[in-house]
Amino acid sequence: MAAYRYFLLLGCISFVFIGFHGLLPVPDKSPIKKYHFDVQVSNVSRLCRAKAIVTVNGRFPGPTIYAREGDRVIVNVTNHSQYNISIHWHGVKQYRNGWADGPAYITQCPVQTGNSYIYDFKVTGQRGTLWWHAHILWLRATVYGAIVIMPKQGTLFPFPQPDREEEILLGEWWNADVEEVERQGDSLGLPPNVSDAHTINGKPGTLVSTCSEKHTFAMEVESGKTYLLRIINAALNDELFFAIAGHNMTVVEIDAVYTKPFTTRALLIGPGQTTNVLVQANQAPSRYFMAARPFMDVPIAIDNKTATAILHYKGIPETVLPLLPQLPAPNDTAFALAYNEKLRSLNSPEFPAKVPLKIDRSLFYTIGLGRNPCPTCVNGTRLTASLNNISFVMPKVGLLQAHYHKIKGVFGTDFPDQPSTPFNYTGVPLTANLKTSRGTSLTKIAYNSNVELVLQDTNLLIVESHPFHLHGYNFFVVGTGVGNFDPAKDPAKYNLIDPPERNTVGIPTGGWTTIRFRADNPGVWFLHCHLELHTSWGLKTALVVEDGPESDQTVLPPPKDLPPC
Ligand SMILES: *[C@@H]1O[C@H](CO)[C@@H](O)[C@H](O)[C@H]1NC(C)=O
Ligand SMILES: *[C@@H]1O[C@H](CO)[C@@H](O)[C@H](O)[C@H]1NC(C)=O
Ligand SMILES: *[C@@H]1O[C@H](CO)[C@@H](O)[C@H](O)[C@H]1NC(C)=O
Ligand SMILES: *[C@@H]1O[C@H](CO)[C@@H](O)[C@H](O)[C@H]1NC(C)=O
Ligand SMILES: *[C@@H]1O[C@H](CO)[C@@H](O)[C@H](O)[C@H]1NC(C)=O
Ligand SMILES: *[C@@H]1O[C@H](CO)[C@@H](O)[C@H](O)[C@H]1NC(C)=O
Ligand SMILES: *[C@@H]1O[C@H](CO)[C@@H](O)[C@H](O)[C@H]1NC(C)=O
Ligand SMILES: *[C@@H]1O[C@H](CO)[C@@H](O)[C@H](O)[C@H]1NC(C)=O
Ligand SMILES: *[C@@H]1O[C@H](CO)[C@@H](O)[C@H](O)[C@H]1NC(C)=O
Ligand SMILES: *[C@@H]1O[C@H](CO)[C@@H](O)[C@H](O)[C@H]1NC(C)=O
Ligand SMILES: CC(=O)N[C@H]1CO[C@H](CO)[C@@H](O)[C@@H]1O
Repeated sequence: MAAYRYFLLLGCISFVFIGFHGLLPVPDKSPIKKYHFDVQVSNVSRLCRAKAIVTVNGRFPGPTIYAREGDRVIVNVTNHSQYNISIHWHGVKQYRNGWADGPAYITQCPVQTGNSYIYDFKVTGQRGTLWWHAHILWLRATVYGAIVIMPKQGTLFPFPQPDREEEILLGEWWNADVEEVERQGDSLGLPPNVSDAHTINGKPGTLVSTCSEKHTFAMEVESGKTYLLRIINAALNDELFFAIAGHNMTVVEIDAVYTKPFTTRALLIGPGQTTNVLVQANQAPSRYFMAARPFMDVPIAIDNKTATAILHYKGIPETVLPLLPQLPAPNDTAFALAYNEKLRSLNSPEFPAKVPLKIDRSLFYTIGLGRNPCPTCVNGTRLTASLNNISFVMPKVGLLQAHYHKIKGVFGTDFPDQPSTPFNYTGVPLTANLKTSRGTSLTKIAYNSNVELVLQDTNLLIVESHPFHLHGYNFFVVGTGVGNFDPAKDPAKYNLIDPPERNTVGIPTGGWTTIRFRADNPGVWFLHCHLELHTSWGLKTALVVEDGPESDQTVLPPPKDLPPC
């Protein structure tokens, strides 16, 4: 019992919803799953105040997309809000079909007020938990939801079948209008205000909400049963630790790829990542807190607000005070590194890890912060972020359209494969000459080439950890380390047998990570830090993967209703 402490704040432990999403609440027989997303402004009440936020169908979090592996998904997104909108289906590979990927001005122009766009895509060769979110401005703070891809009809999970399952979406909440918060930071050239709370399924829980309203998510469990939790980090700017008091979790899948199961008391999940765990209701029937709190091993901003939800054994009265789990400390780098080290692809005959072994193209990208002149900003400078010292400048038209229609002058394919001026990347902090260059620079990749990309954090201004997301692909995380990547020694330590396969990976603070993938999906694919703060500051680029020689290896023609700019 020493590991847990009792939670003693009285008077606010109650909840709105106990229940399960069950399986596939849409017609399951049809290989086409249709949804309608009405993007609209809705009033919701959190942290004791009502607020108008942008939602899908008036729900926060938004509706879950359920499909089976191999299905076609058709989502009619209609924009009733005053904002331009676009939706990204995070982790869906969108083979040849970047038109349905969603990042605004990368693969499409946004859906403008009063207009609709049909996202039409197949979920091929993928099963597990993914998610969708707005991919423009900071709207994904409230516009997000789960994607649950069930295995094909008649196919079991490659782990003990759970009795029930539940989606757990971790998020961030601002009391102020989040677009106003971003605008203020942007005009000052400084980081915008940090969020007021973290949330679990849209609710902050009792640690940050002392009002008597119903602001805690609860999940009812029965003794002896096994539950599959589909955990999604939808937060804008925080990697999070997550744990359940008294209960271990068995990790079985990350980013919709099965893993070798392992048991842990807490997990680390970066923004953009998903993690499926099995939890057994094998403890004394009671009420137990689930909790999430940031992992932040550089004290840039104090943000230790803990979101809570309740694992509620059936029949236990709501007056029973839940126990809090012991989360790793916000600066527990050792836990983070050890946790990531445990992640391994299942690599079974049915689900092999096809790690590229012979590399055709080696890329080395440094991650840096910087300061550029800005006469109207505080002290005349604006914080920026860059890859290989280039802060990405957003284009005015979609890059995929420009690529497909061969429109000149929208982007260059001159992004350098290596930094032009190597330096001691993770040495002493560099605080002089923090200027970055700016441009809409992309890299051209030959179809079907095996690509290796080393992402190296730097100490330009400060070191920090960065969750990187590549659209259109999963990749293998073959190596990672603290300090400078050493091309002479580090590759010998790569795991080329069963490395984790995912779509978003954390680059350790002051360290590096190597990913590998085969460039078999033609199109223009966004590569960016999934901390929205850093994306806004320019920590992004895109890969132009060329068409292959065969007619079924080319980018599909654009849909007729593709939004115009
Ligand atoms: C939200 O609530 C405010 C104040 O109660 C009200 O004026 C407004 O019409 C509501 N908006 C919507 C979209 O329901
Ligand atoms: C999408 O939804 C809008 C708004 O309801 C509707 O006007 C439009 O016809 C729908 N598009 C299709 C192809 O069904
Ligand atoms: C950000 O925080 C400051 C200090 O608390 C406050 O004055 C300001 O109004 C906040 N900005 C927004 C957009 O809410
Ligand atoms: C959780 O796992 C640890 C390590 O495997 C073990 O020592 C502990 O007893 C387990 N706790 C529970 C509640 O199962
Ligand atoms: C969070 O940080 C504040 C400010 O440093 C500190 O007072 C508080 O004790 C911290 N809370 C937790 C739960 O660590
Ligand atoms: C983590 O933070 C705690 C409290 O601020 C401090 O005592 C401890 O030394 C820090 N640990 C590391 C590894 O920095
Ligand atoms: C602006 O400059 C002043 C004086 O050098 C300094 O104290 C302050 O921290 C600076 N503010 C920022 C946001 O860099
Ligand atoms: C890089 O910087 C670190 C820390 O300042 C130092 O220990 C190391 O020797 C430097 N490496 C090189 C190659 O200069
Ligand atoms: C980045 O580019 C700027 C502008 O060209 C230059 O002044 C600066 O030295 C470069 N920084 C690095 C780390 O290469
Ligand atoms: C919305 O998108 C269109 C097309 O790209 C653009 O012209 C317009 O300026 C955008 N509106 C806002 C408010 O950003
Ligand atoms: C067709 C449609 O959805 N129109 C709406 C677009 O958004 C504006 C602003 O919220 C509404 O006033 C329209 O009704």
